[in-house]
Amino acid sequence: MALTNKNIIFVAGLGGIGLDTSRELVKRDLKNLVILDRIDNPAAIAELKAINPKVTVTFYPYDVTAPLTETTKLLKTIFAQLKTVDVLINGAGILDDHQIERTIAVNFTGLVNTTTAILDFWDKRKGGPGGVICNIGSVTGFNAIYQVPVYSASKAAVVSFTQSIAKLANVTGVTAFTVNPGITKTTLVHKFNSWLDVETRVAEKLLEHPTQTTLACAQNFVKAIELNKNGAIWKLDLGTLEPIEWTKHWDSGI
Ligand code: NAE
Repeated sequence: MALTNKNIIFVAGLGGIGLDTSRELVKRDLKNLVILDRIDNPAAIAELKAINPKVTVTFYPYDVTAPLTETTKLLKTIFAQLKTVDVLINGAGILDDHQIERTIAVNFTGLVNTTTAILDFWDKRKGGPGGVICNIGSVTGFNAIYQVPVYSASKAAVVSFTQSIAKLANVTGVTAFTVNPGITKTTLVHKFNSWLDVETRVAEKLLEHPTQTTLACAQNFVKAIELNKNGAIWKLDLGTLEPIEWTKHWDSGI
């Protein structure tokens, strides 16, 4: 999918991976980039606007743990302004296995709710035009960092949920795929709590191994969006972009 003239909503478009990905996106001559994030960063928004004046960049504060009705209200405002939305990126995430409920609320429930809310506008059964959902999972959704089992499981849930949404594309008209970064140098992995403090040096140990920059991750992130493959599970590790083959162990048969 050529991104020229497209309208994109980016949840968490101002984070470490998010901001570099936003920078890459605006280079593609989008029509609109609507950034939803928990905390505004006017300097970052101004910088994105300056990169390419052809692209309209707007910001709305959004906490993904908001009730579904509030999300729907916000999307109504955005759809009224843009008329159409081509891509929704869900990227909100926290890494702190001391905060069990919040990890699941931000990393998983928030993503499910935002997806559910946009279906109201996109679902072809309601006369909608369909759309594309790009969810940020993680390599820890494939194989856990077992010292952070709650975070890892929340990311496995993102991968699983997105696979179902992709398979429902013939019903809803909405396609979906995940981008799953490996360890990427952001504040998220700088220092974090393991579950029940099973490993106190988890961040330090992790960062002894090779990592990637947010720029390398962002460039492959945008490539994955351009490839726009329904059901794809992209691994974005160490500066590479690779499709993952999911092993089938069972089939519902329906
Ligand atoms: P970051 O902390 O810089 O960005 C997190 C983003 O989520 C910020 O924009 C923040 O405002 C937003 N956010 C947090 N809570 C929110 C809420 N309640 N409502 C709305 N937005 C909220 O970290 P990052 O590394 O840029 O992470 C971005 C995404 O990439 C996250 O989903 C993260 O899980 C995922 N990710 C990061 C890495 C990594 O190594 N940095 C990896 C994979 C996936 C590898 C690991 O899983 C450790």
